[in-house]
Amino acid sequence: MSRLSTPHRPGTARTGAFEVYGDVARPATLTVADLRRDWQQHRADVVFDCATAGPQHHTFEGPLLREVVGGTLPGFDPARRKERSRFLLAVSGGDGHHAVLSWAEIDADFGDTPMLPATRMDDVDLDATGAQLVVPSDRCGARYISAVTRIWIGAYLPTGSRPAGRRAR
Ligand SMILES: Nc1nc2c(c(=O)[nH]1)N[C@H]1C(S)=C(S)[C@@H](COP(=O)(O)O)O[C@H]1N2
Ligand SMILES: [Mo]
Repeated sequence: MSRLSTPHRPGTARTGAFEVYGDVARPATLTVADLRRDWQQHRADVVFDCATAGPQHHTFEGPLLREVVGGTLPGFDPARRKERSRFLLAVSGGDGHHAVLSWAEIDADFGDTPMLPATRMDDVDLDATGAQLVVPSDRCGARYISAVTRIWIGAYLPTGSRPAGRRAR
């Protein structure tokens, strides 16, 4: 996870890289090559449906999203499940398409979905285009965001409320 200790320099994103930022102690800018080198790669054979193009079948490879974003140290106490359950991730493509995930979807203690920021699709490396979000449990393709440029992480905090959860798990 060497890249995660690289100082964060906003506005210097490299080709095919995405930023992980927000309520995290160690923001990071990660290229597809970083994602391939620094984490174990998983394969996902998926079918998703597109409202306009119909069903599509692809094979993706990449690291687990939970391992990649976990390395940026989101602003919760990792030992407290209740705190983790308040966090969200917003994944953006360079074209402005974006989707929100809940931390609990990818957390092994909750939904445990093996989402990937894919480094390879159908045996073609994604270094030049950028990573693609893979959501194996989704029936619809809308969250399979291609050319990911940013992942924001933060907690939902209702207006006027104070952070809670320091008492009970
Ligand atoms: N960056 C980006 N990723 C995207 C989209 C998009 O508009 N922009 N469309 C989504 C939708 S609706 C589908 S069905 C899948 C597959 O779309 P494709 O066949 O055009 O790649 O990509 C998803 N990823
Ligand atoms: Mo779609």
